[in-house]
Amino acid sequence: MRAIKRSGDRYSRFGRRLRFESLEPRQCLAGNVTAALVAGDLVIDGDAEANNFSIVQGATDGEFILLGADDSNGVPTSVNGQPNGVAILSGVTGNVRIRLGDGADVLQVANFDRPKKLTIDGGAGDDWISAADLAIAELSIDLKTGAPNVYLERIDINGNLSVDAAKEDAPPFYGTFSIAESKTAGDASFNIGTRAGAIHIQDVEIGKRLTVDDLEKVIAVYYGLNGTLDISMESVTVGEGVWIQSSAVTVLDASNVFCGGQFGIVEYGSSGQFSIRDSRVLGDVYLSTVRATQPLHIGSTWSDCELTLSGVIVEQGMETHAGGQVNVTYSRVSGGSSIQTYGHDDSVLVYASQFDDALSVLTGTGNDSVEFIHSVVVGPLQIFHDAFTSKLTSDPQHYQSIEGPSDVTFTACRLGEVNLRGGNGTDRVFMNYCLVDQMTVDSRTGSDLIELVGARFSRGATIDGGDGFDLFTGRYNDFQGLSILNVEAVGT
Ligand SMILES: [Ca+2]
Ligand SMILES: [Ca+2]
Repeated sequence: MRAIKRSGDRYSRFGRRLRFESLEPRQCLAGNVTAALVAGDLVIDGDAEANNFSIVQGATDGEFILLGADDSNGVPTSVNGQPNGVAILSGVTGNVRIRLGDGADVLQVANFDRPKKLTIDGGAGDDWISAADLAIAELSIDLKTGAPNVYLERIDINGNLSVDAAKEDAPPFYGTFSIAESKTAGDASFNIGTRAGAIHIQDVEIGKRLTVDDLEKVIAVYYGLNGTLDISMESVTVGEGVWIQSSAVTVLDASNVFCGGQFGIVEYGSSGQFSIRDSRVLGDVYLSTVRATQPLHIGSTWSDCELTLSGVIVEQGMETHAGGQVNVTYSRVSGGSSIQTYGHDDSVLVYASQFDDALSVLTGTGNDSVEFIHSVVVGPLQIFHDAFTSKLTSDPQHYQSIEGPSDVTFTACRLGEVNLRGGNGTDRVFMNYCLVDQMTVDSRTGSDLIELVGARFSRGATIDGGDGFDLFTGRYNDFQGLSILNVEAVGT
């Protein structure tokens, strides 16, 4: 536990302490804080002024020490009527409830070790709340208008953490919410109706769910404004899943996250930069009605998850690395993109979507399936089932031998230049009623099947069956030049 020092300039590093020595001190400015014992609870009430005080647990059980401090103008805050007074309260058996009231209050809470609740109601104003070294049952912080900043460090919560600033009709306009080196056994939820805010979560373990809930409803209804929210998550473990629902999100940067359940981002048309890196998600990754104005980057090391992009607009390309299943539906992607799957038997589905630029789909080893339905790929499209180059380099014999059989299916698609490359197994290509500029199929080793029905190629097709007993069948096609190599049987 960090020692709590009551020094006059403890907030100076945050730039809050601006002294104006020439000002006549006015006692009323920093107001008065009252502390009382109510049915075993410690109840602390600020007033409408900018109160500045701290509270720590005392040496004996049920004892708390309240310290009034100077505000940013050097005016003391009274405690129970005493300027910069000290109140020692003992016999507290219940919860600690702090109400700061209006005004830009400064509160420091530290060094609690008790299985009870702590609630902080900041009221309106640009409150600055810090809490450190707490081991408690529950922490809830409510805020109103202003630019509140909340910093939590080394907090161990046996239940839930909630920061709620969107309950009231008038939500805060700016705010930073930061939590570091902390742990909750229950949920952590941030419901912050902010117009320009940030949530930073670092080295935190959340036992159940992490939720960032809709800010924009409140802002849009009352102000007609779009908010901005930056969310960073670094070294975060979430037991049961992450759910972010806010159209204010402009940046989501998650790295080194372990998520035991679903990771979902649902928005209502705002835009931003989304990145989930070096993470592992055991549940599904789900993005819906998200507009990514910066490159979308999801994944790298996880497997076992289903990645779904539904109604997503990507303006500068995307790169996904996810095992299992990837679904892109009702989405539009501009900018060169790649979809890589790391699982053993993966499937990639692109349905009613458009890729305006180059797309490469790499499914690696295993028995994979790639399917495009009612979709458009304008730029060159590559679909490779071979094992990843990096793995081939490190262990060529092993990885070349486990490239499995794979299927590629196109139904009613408009495609530019298509380049398909099979793995070592029995690969199959099915193309039904598609318009294609040009196609090259290199099905490599294994006995492969290529079946084309009702396809029109404006610049021809080349089909190379590679080794094995390969079969090509085609009906109702218009090739404008077809070259078939290493195919043992041709049917209709
Ligand atoms: Ca106040
Ligand atoms: Ca306040």
